[in-house]
Amino acid sequence: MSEFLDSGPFKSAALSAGFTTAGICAVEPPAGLEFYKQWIADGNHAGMEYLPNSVELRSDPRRLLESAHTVIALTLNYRQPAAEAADFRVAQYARGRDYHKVIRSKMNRLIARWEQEFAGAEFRGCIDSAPIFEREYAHLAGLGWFGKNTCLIDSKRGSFFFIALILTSLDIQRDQPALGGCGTCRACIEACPTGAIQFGNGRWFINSNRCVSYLTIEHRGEISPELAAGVGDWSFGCDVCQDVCPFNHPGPRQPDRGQVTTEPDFAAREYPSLVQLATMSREDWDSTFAGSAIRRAGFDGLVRNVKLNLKNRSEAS
Ligand code: B12
Ligand code: SF4
Ligand code: SF4
Repeated sequence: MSEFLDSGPFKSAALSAGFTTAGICAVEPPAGLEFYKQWIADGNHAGMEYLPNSVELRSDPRRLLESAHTVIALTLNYRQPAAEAADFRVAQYARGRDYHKVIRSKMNRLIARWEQEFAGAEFRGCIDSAPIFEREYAHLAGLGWFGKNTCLIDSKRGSFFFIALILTSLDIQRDQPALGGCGTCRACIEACPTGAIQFGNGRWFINSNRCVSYLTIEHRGEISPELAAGVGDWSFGCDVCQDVCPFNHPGPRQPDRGQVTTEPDFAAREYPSLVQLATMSREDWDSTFAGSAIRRAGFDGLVRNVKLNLKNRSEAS
């Protein structure tokens, strides 16, 4: 008799909780750790100091949950309906309620149910902010492969999804890593407005110093004049390298690519115009962006972005 629990009921529970896909892999030290250390040593993390500070914790998921044997990897589609001509241009992932909150509460419900079912078993949910290689474990769990834009791509559905991981002490039947690849395509590399998708140490990677997503969300202070034009009309985040990816567009045999999210909390909010946002008060900021992932940019960061968008717009006309 197998010592592993059947993965079927775990996956069906996750899909019933609203996740888009679910897969299982073993807890093992990440194969990408050495690449990551070099990526940091080369300065590609830019000002995200939490990344070098978490190298040790990232070296083994058992540092997050000592008893962990298995990773239950989950995805949640955030694809939005075809973009209206938005004045305030926000990456698709951040147009509705903050995904950390939405996914955390879904994970907590699943964990509470499994804790009851498997007395004594331990669980820990990770969504984005935990020091763990989310893309790598989701790949091992069969949920997608690494595109040249570094996003995890599900051949059937594309890449507009979040990844969440639940570590557990249970032994659950494992899936096979996902197979797939970009072939000769280079669309994202050619379309990236700032040349942030680079190659080195045998892999494609993002140089965060140049990435519009980094510059508009994580970077504090001015955006260098060399990169300012590349920010274009992006006010928060950037979707260019995913928008141009063929895996994000439906085809006759891939109807699920480009399918819009069914998560009600991700429905896009209404926002004021760029001109109104450029002169908003801190009170306006608090009320307009309550519960939104856009808060990550901070008041000063968002006003900086919006003013740059207006400058770029006036220079283009
Ligand atoms: C820091 C960070 C960023 C940085 C750096 C991005 C980057 N590509 O490194 C910035 C701010 C630029 C960023 C931007 C975005 N991010 Co981000 N980000 C993260 C975070 C917190 C850490 C990523 C990291 O460690 N980067 C360092 C590099 C070296 O690691 P990595 O990209 O994970 O690569 C690993 C694998 O790809 C692996 N690898 C590559 N090839 C191969 C081959 C083999 C065989 C193996 C074993 C491994 C391997 O090597 C690395 C180590 O394992 C993760 C959450 C998390 N905890 O993982 C989210 C995360 C990667 N981001 C996410 C998202 C949604 C975005 C944006 C789309 C948001 C937006 N629209 O603006 C953009 C996309 C930009 C892009 N093309 O990557 C999602 C990605 C979902 C997906 N489908 O891939 C994540 C997983 C968050 C989440 N929980 O959903 N992000
Ligand atoms: S998110 Fe935008 S700037 Fe960053 S790598 Fe992709 S296309 Fe380039
Ligand atoms: S655009 Fe092309 S090269 Fe880039 S990730 Fe998609 S398939 Fe790969």
